[in-house]
This record gives sequence, C-alpha cells and structure tokens, in this order.
Amino acid sequence: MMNNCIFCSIAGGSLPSMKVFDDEHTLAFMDTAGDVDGHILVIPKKHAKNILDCGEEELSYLMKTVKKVALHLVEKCGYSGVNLLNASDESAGQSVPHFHIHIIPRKNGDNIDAWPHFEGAVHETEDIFRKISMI
Ligand code: DGP
Repeated sequence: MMNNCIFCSIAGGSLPSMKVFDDEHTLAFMDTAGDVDGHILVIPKKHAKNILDCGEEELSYLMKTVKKVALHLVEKCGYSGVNLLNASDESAGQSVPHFHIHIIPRKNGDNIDAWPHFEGAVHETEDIFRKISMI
C-alpha cells in the first residue's frame, strides 16, 4: 500500500469504487472518466507503478483477471470483444501511477474509436529494428 496512491486507496477500500471483480490479488472497477461505455480498470492490489516494475506473479494474476473480466463481458453481458489498453510511464501517457489495464468492451458497429491513429513512422522500420531487436 502506497501513501497518497489513489488506486491503493481504492484497493484498500478507503476510497469507494464500482467493483466489477474482486479477489485476493486484483480488483476490477469502473473507470469514472465517463468517456466510453463500460470502461473498466483492472489493477494489482500490491502497488506497482506499471508493467516495468510489476512482479512476475502479480502480473500473471493481473492478466488472469483481465481475461476473466473479458470473458464475463463476452459470455454474460452481450459484448463480442474487448480492447485492452495500458500506458506504462508518463512518456506513454500514464496519468495514474498505479499499474492498470483498461478494458473497453466492444460490439460490432459500436462506433467506438479505441485504436490510435498514428501519424506515420519517422524512421525506417529496419533502422529501428536493428536498434531494438533482442536476438
Ligand atoms: P491512465 O491515463 O492510463 O493512467 O488512466 C487513468 C484512468 O484512471 C483514467 O481513465 C481515469 C481513471 N481514474 C482517475 N481517477 C479515478 C478515480 O478516482 N476512480 C476511478 N474509478 N477511476 C479514476
């Protein structure tokens, strides 16, 4: 539990949230931005800032819960798919510094624009590839 962390407070129950799923290691709750229908956040209860410092075990619990919630949305709630979104680090647009995966439930023809419109690459793909390949 991190002091002054809004999602730690939500996980600990000192701040209210609309809980969608709750277990020992993870919590899924409604995002309150009101920006898209069904916007859900899934968090590890143990504080990590993002995927870069999250422990392997917490990460695997988190992804299991993401799958449970996604399956629930599709099998029980009338959705047919999901977008999963995550920003890890301020440079990537992370605004709340407690690891969270956004789930956006989707239906055919829902007109939700959940995919970034990239402006076009600046460098040759092969140049970047040479820099980042791990093999
Ligand atoms: P990101 O930009 O990926 O760090 O997303 C942070 C999200 O957290 C954003 O969609 C709005 C949501 N959010 C911020 N404060 C609160 C809060 O107090 N309660 C809930 N439920 N969601 C919050």
